Amino acid sequence: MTRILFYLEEYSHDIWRDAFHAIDPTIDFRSYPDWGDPENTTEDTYSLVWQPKPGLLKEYSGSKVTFSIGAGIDHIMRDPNLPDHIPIVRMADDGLKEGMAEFVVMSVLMLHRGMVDLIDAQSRKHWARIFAPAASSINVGIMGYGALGQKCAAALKPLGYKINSWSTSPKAAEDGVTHYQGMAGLEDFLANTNILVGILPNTQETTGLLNMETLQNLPKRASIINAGRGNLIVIDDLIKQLDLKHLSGAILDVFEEEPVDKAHPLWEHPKILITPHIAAVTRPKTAAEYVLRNIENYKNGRPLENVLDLKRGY
Ligand code: NDP
Ligand code: OXD
Repeated sequence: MTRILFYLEEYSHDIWRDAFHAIDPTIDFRSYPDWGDPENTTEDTYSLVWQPKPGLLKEYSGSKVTFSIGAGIDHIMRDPNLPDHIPIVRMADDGLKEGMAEFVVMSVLMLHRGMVDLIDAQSRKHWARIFAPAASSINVGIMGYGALGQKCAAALKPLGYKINSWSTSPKAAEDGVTHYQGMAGLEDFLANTNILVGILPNTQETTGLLNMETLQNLPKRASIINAGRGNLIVIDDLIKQLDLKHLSGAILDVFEEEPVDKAHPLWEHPKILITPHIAAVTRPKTAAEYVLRNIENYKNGRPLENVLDLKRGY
């Protein structure tokens, strides 16, 4: 009998259990702390976790695969005692991709149509008629052209936006998309981007990539969305570029410190909207389908999808 060891704080586990049982009622779904004796971990046991207690995965090292409830794995890698023989599968189910595309389309439209300024104007009872350019004159630059970035591009293209992508490896030619790669391509990518969308993982290479100097490479009045990880942006530099009016606005979903400290200027800056890391919250139904499909892959000796590559860090 397939056993799933589930760890997620602060949310109801029932909808997760129900999502698995709707597909296979025989699944032995165990919510932490009721995982049972680690000595009795069966051959058919897998864990599905978000921010697991450090040391827990080592204690249950008989589990065959660790599934991350999110696409990011920083919440697992912070554990210094992680067992190194268990593969980690990153979430890439359809629900997560759809959620991110919804958030990014909403945010691009908000920045394009001046909503950050309109919200500020309303708070001052100011009648601010903002005239927006055509979508076809706006380049949306997606930093991180993986599972989520590509889904966002597919959702933005029909609205008329032109897309730039930035990634590590070359990408196949695609209508309406200009691809840029690596540090050599970063300056051109930024110079040709009006609305920048960050959907990068948290790695050494992505840390502090957007700083005073690189933000200066964006055209005047460009704006920023960050829905990847907070490490990407040096926040004080972003605030400076907004105050200097080089940049026109930002919508930020992820931060180095979450929740954001109540005293932080981010809460009150008139050109910044913040959301509490909700761009794409994993949806149990599609996540359960994804996990069970990969458990079948594992049992049948087929490759697992989206396995963490420790060398790349994502
Ligand atoms: P993928 O692994 O599918 O894609 C990552 C992309 O980033 C790839 O295109 C990769 O390039 C690119 N990349 C990584 N490092 C670099 C670098 N140094 N320089 C240039 N490009 C780089 O990940 P996902 O799309 O599934 O997820 C991306 C991130 O989004 C997650 O790691 C997570 O942190 C965040 N996230 C945030 C959520 C939220 O609610 N705010 C929800 C879900 C995810 P290449 O294609 O060449 O490998
Ligand atoms: C994720 C996230 O990594 O929710 O999926 O941030």
